[in-house]
Amino acid sequence: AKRHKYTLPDLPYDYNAPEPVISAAIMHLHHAKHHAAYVNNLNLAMQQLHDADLAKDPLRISTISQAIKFNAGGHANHSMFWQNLIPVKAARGQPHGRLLELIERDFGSFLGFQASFSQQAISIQGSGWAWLTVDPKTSKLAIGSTQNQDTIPGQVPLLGLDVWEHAYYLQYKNARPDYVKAIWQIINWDDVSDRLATAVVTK
Ligand code: MN3
Repeated sequence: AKRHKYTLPDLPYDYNAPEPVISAAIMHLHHAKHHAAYVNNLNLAMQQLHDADLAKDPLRISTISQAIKFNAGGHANHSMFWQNLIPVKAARGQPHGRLLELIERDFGSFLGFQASFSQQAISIQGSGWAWLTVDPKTSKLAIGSTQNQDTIPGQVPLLGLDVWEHAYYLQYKNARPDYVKAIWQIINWDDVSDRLATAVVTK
């Protein structure tokens, strides 16, 4: 049987569209090199898993599974991240509708949510992601974080912020708080709302 191949998705905007919040140089490197590497390494690991399975080699399967977890997470997280962002000129500053209602219910206010999310993103040690998630059963929103390219089990991610140094270092150097502060200018709240609507079916 022919093996399925994962492919690098096109960005929904030009590399320079998020400027000046994120430079075109970072966007290009991040998408065409980093994200592409997760995709290539996922394809490689899936082939190795297939081979190890045919060889009935559980030790190799266990080792390869760690590479699959990392690279599949990287592919999933970045595919979402590009959609979560929007060109500066198209950006609206705030969420609206059902999403805003739930943010106000669960965090008190949009400003309160922003502060908590930012603090979460700034305080991640080493490489990882900050998340706004929804529990699809209860519609409860939550802020969380993961290390490396881990995903959050049981929760549906609505908004993810990459705080690996490759996401900001060329432009912001070690000042992660400045990157986190600036990113709010280019959040695609329509995309976040769409993910909420898909995750939580209103009864
Ligand atoms: Mn990244």
